[in-house]
Amino acid sequence: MAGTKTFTMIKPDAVRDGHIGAILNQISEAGFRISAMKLTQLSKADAEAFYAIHNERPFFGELVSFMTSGPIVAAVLEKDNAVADFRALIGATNPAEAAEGTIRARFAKSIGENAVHGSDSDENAQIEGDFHFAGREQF
Ligand code: FUP
Repeated sequence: MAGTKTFTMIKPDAVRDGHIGAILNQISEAGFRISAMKLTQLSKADAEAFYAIHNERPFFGELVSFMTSGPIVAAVLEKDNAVADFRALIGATNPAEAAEGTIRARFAKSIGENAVHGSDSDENAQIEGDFHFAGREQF
């Protein structure tokens, strides 16, 4: 069984702080298979497009500025029930509310700089994975 897909980014704060290895290890230990991955940096236009759903929100400018502030790791992950299981693994958006041991509880600084992204639906996982990776980069 191939499982279902989710899309993640290790965000600029966690990359800057040297947490790529620890986060990928936790993802791998939780049973996710990496089916695409790269280190990249979002342009302003990329970040505005990726987060277009939030463009009316008061934090949109800060979100775009933070997400373009340094390199990220983008990856497609595969597992049974990938979207829900990955959101459980990363914890609540606000790390102060994230369950102990979750990736955001361990590595995130604030609701704005929260270490990782995880797709919120199978449909968005597909859209977000395809936003970052060509077909020949997904395995
Ligand atoms: P999540 O699905 O947990 O990544 O959270 P959202 O889709 O609600 O938010 C996307 C990103 O917007 C968050 F990762 C960080 C940013 N954000 C803020 O900066 N402030 C907020 O109050 C909510 C979200």
